[in-house]
Amino acid sequence: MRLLLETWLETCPENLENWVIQQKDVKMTQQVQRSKSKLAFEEASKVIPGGVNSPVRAFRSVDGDPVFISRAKGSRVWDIDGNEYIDYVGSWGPAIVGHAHDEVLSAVFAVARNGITFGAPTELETKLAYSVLNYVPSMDMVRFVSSGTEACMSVLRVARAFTQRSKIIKFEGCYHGHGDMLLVKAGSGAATMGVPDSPGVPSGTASDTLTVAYNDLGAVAAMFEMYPNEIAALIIEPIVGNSGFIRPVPGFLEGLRALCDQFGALLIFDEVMTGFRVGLGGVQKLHGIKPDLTCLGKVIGGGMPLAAYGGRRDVMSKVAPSGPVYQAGTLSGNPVAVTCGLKTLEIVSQPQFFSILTTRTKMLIDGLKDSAQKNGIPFCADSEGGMFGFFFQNGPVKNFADAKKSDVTQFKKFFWGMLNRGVYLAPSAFEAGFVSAAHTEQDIAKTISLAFDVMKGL
Ligand code: KE4
Repeated sequence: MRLLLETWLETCPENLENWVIQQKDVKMTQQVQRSKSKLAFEEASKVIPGGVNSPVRAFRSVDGDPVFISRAKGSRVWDIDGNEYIDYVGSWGPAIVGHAHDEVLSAVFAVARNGITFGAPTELETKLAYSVLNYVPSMDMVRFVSSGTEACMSVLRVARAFTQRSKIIKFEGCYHGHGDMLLVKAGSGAATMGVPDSPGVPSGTASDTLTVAYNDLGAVAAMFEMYPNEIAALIIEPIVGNSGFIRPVPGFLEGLRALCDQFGALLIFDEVMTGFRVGLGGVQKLHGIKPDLTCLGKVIGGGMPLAAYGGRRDVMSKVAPSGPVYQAGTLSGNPVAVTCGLKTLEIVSQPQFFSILTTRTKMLIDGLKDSAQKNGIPFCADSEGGMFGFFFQNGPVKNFADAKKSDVTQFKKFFWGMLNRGVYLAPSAFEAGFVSAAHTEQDIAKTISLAFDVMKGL
C-alpha cells in the first residue's frame, strides 16, 4: 500500500495538492456528502466513456468526480445525494427562463400528447422560423437541426458550396461543436481536456482549417492575403464563451466584416451560445453587424435538442431540397422541441426580460470582483446579458493565450469551495457561466457572500 501511495505521489505530485485542497475544503464544509454521485459515476463509467455523455461534465479539469443531478427547478439543481445548488451552468445556456418552467412544461406536455415526432412538416416549425427571423434580421431563411454541432457543420458545407472554396478561418479557443473540420485549436471541453486538436481528424480535413488568435485583425488580414481566393468563410463566436468569456475589442468584428467583403468570403457568427442569451438579437444586434450566416442553438430549443443555421436567402437556397447541398435529420424541427423553443422565446421576448437578467448578471460579477479585490486576489470578470465569465488573473484577456495565463489552481479551489457551499459553477476555467430569469437578487447576494468566504481561504 505504501509503495502504491509513493508511486502515485512520485508520478503526479499535484494530485496530492488537489487532494489536500478538496479534503481541507470538505472538512470546512463537512456537511456536504456526495457518496451516491460517486457510486453513480463508478457505475456509469463501466458503460459510458468517461461516465458522461459530454466530456466537460466529467469534472476532469477540476480533478474530481461529477455530481449526478436528480432534479432542477428555477435557479436550483439538486444532486442525487440531496444537496441543493444555485445553478450557474443552466445546461450550458438553454435554461435561461429557469429550470422546469411551468409554462414551458405545460406547452411541452400538451403538444407531446398529439405525438412526439412525425418526420413530416408541421406548422409549428414555420412559426418558430418566423419567430427566429423576426429577432435575427440578418437571417432571411433558417434550417432547424438537433445540435449546435450540426448547425456549424452544415453552415460550413453550405458556405463552401456557395463560394466553391475549401478553406475556413476559425479562432483559437473558439468552439463550434465537434465537427471534424472544427476540432482544430478548439475551446470548451476540447481545451479543458487539453485536446484542442482531436485524434481521428484526418490531416487533409484539418489542413483546410486555418486558425488565428482572437482579436488579432492583422493576423486575419495576413491569412486572407496568403489565400486570397481560397477562403470560403470565417466562423467566429462574436463573444467567446468557450475559452471563458472573451469580448471582441472595438472594431474587431467590423474589421472581419470588411475583410470578408474584400476577399469574397462569408462571415459566419456562431451565436449558438450568445443568440437569445446576450439579448434578443444576439451579438450581431449589439454591434450592428450583419453576418452572412448565423448558427443558433441552446436557448432556441429551451433545453430540448434544437439548433439552427440560416442567413442570406441566396446562400440558404443552396440547401437541399431547394438546392444541391445535402443536409438532413430525422428529428429536425420535431414538434416537441419546437414547442419548447417557441414558449421559451415567447418568455424571453417579454418586456424587461433582458434588462432584469443583465442587471442581475452584472450584480454577480461586480460582487465577485469586489470580493477578489478585498481579498487581494488577481481576478477579472465580464458579462453580457445573462452570460458571464471570470479568470483568476488581472487581465486583460483578449484571446485564448491570455486566458491560459490564468491561475487554474486557484480556479479549482474556488470551484470546490463554492460547490461545497451550494453553488454550482461551470467545472472548467475555460467556460462561461449563465444566469437565468429565475435567479433572484437574494440568490446573487448569497452567491457573492459565499464567494467572499471562499476567496478568504484562497
Ligand atoms: P452542441 O453540439 O453542444 O449543441 O453545440 C456546440 C456548440 C457550438 N457553438 C458554440 C458557441 C457552443 O458553445 C457550442 C456548445 N457549447 C458547449 C459549452 N461550452 C456545450 C457543452 C458541452 O460540450 O457539453
